[in-house]
Amino acid sequence: LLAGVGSSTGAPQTVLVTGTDYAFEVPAHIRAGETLFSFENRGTVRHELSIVLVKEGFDTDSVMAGIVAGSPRRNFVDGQAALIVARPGEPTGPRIWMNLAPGRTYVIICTLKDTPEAKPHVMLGMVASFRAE
Ligand SMILES: [Cu+2]
Repeated sequence: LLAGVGSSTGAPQTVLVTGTDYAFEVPAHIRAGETLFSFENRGTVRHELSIVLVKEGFDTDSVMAGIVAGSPRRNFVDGQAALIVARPGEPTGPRIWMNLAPGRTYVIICTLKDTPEAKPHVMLGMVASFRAE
């Protein structure tokens, strides 16, 4: 079923990310390998957990600053984002499965807005990163 994943056996590790108005809590370091992310919204508005893999050779702080500034994400991320949207107080729902690559950095963001004219949450502080080791 998961041919090529490597020598890992057993269940993937699980990591809970929490979101508030307007920040994320995520471990700074997560073990590389199969991982199931879940997202709990402890805020009062709808939030999303969007996980992107930072391209190799890019500085994490610069990438996060670029994302906050609205630069196209494709400039510094590999592939597509994996995404969960959660309403406040909702039980933890769908999970994201990822095979985290050792030594790589991932950035998590929320791009939702409270109103069409409002700034996206990423500009209000909903951006964080972790490194897979
Ligand atoms: Cu949000």
